[in-house]
Amino acid sequence: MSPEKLSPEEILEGIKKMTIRGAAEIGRKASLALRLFAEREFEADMVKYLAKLESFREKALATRPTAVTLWSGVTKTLAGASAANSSEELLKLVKRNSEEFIERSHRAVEIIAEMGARRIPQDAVLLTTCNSTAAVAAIVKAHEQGKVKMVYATESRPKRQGWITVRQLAEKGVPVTMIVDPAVRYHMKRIDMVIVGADTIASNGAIINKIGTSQIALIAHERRVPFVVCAETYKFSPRTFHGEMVPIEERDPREVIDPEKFPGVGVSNPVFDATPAEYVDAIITEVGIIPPFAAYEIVVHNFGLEILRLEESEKGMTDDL
Ligand code: RUB
Repeated sequence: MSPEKLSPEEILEGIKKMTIRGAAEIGRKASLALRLFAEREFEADMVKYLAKLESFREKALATRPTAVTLWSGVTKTLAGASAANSSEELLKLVKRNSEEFIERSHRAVEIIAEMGARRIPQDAVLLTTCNSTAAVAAIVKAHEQGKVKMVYATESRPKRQGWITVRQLAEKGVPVTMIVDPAVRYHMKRIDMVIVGADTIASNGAIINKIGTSQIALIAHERRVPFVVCAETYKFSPRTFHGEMVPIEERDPREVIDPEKFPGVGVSNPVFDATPAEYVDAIITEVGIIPPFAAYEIVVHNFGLEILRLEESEKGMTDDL
């Protein structure tokens, strides 16, 4: 069913269960869910109305903890809410903010695709992991320009999002080979560039992406293969500027094995990891190609200087971005 037809609660459930997934998409859909909730739950008492929206926002934030896009989506949707003069004005604002956020997010991916394609060399053999809309868009664009010789895509256990990537690339006619996750080092000798997405970028330039990304980066570093990240600017986390760590989501062990078949065996299933900035050659954003150490400038550009002041940002974190 298309997300527009789902209830706000069903959208949140979809994000939690990963029928809606990928950092950009969960940000957009969380924003949409908040807008639909605001329409359905409209009430004239503005204090009560705002409290309801706040509480829905909190529920949305609890669905998946790692991608800051979810936080950016719902926070930007409520931007300026406390300054509204009436519930009608508040609803209008929520609708406009949400539409703008979603539109900007789609546009950002288009720009990243253009810039990413320029960065991909002629006859490139690429490697990607998991399923990133932004990375796939850049690869497809480069393919349309006749630049891509082959894409190696990791399977990405345990959820195998690599299956989505290989299908998307094959549908567009991009030559693609799927490999199992442990085969990355074996194949790295033939790779010209690693190109991946991101869920969150921390203030120190670290890239939080699908589990295993940091190992790929390490192997690319060992062989001097450029490691490039495609990420919209709302993936840079202002929260990490204030000392918050990026929470790494730990998912159900049953995604890895059936525990009943392995009695007495513990399972750890962290689904993201952090790649240190020193292994990252460039981040392709919609405002340009930047080094990971430029994270500070991006946050200031995206949220304004106020967000970096703790007292101001504590207000801003809730409703004033
Ligand atoms: C998806 C993942 C993707 C990023 C970027 O993880 O790690 O690489 O989210 O994707 P999951 P995009 O499947 O657990 O959500 O470029 O689409 O935002």
